[in-house]
Amino acid sequence: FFDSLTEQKPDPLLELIAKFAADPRSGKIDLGVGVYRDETGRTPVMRAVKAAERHLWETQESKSYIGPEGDPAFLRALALETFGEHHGGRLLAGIQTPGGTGALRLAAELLALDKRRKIWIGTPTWVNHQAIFAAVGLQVGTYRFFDIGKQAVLDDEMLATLQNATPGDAVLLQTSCHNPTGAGLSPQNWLDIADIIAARGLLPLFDNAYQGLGHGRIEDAAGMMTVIETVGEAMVAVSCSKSFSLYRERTGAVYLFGDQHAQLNKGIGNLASHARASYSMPPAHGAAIVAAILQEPSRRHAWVDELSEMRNRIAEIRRAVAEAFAQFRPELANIASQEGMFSLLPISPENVGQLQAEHGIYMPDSGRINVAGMRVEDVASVAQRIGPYLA
Ligand code: PLP
Ligand code: TYF
Repeated sequence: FFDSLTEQKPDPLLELIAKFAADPRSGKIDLGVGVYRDETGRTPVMRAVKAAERHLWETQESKSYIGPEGDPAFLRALALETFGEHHGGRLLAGIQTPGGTGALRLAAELLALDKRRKIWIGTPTWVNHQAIFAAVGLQVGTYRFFDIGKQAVLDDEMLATLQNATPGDAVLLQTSCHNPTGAGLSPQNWLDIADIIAARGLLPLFDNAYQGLGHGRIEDAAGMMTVIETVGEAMVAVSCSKSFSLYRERTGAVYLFGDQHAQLNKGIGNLASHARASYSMPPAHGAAIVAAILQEPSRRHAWVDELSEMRNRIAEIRRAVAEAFAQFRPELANIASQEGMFSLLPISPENVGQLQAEHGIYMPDSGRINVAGMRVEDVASVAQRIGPYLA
């Protein structure tokens, strides 16, 4: 049987981790996988996470089962932190998931209960989006989101696509720090999106994986909250991987927004039923850490501080990257006004390969760079090496 299976390609981003590790050159630089790095190149456990783990070690008395919905204290605390006290004036309900990916998959399973439904995604997007929606048998519609040469969002194409979508269709929206382009939407874009979604009866699914790494916890959620305030129903997949540096702990949640408790309970019941039939219940440790941070003022304060440090470092490198790359292509000055860890360089896959072979600079074939992969003082020299390869 195994021999009859089709060979599958590994995730290009995760594959790059192993390739980079195997490169013996000392000057190698990893601009590949999207994990935050500090100025020494490490991805440390956050101070508040360490404190929370110490607290859990001392106080946790059982590791018995919790149930498919996960930890209610985590869900309440994360909802408050993510959506604020008034959560757009809507009712909400949540379920804990194995990371943001688990959240997206669970949300996709719910959408796919109606096989005629289509989900619209802007391209380019995170490599895994298409795979997740295809895996549950949803129809996927795409529209062009970003012009790499101009380093600009194609907002007209986006709005025209939504305007022509069929009522009931879902729309995937990245909340902030767009992967892979870094490009943000303007407040007017968000208002237009909210109006079209409401008028056409579309269902927004937010992928919220980087809140706090762009302009701030509240700022990064502003567009999403505009939509939630305006539309009838919404779904949000939250990842704690980046904002709490909990990557491998697989911590996240799906939240449903609506106007009636009974409907939300039905939604959560269906999500829980999918969870039961696939992984039973989510891993507990990461969620217990997040709850222990958000519920205790001094730990929460330490977390807010460290998240700000991370955000400020990213913004500083971003400004240096924009300045250095604008010398090669003036449009790349826009990198300074983009947000989060990623930007997308105009470069061919062949030249990405050449850069890797000749200079030990690693990025996926798409030309996406993780700006946090550089130290500020190295940006100019990295740009000098990449510049000649740009398209
Ligand atoms: N969504 C986007 C846009 C991402 O970049 C990632 C990256 O990891 C995820 C979701 C999934 O994150 P998680 O590691 O929590 O599954
Ligand atoms: O885009 C990235 O680099 C991050 C990390 O299957 C990631 O989102 C990449 C691929 C993947 C899971 C996480």
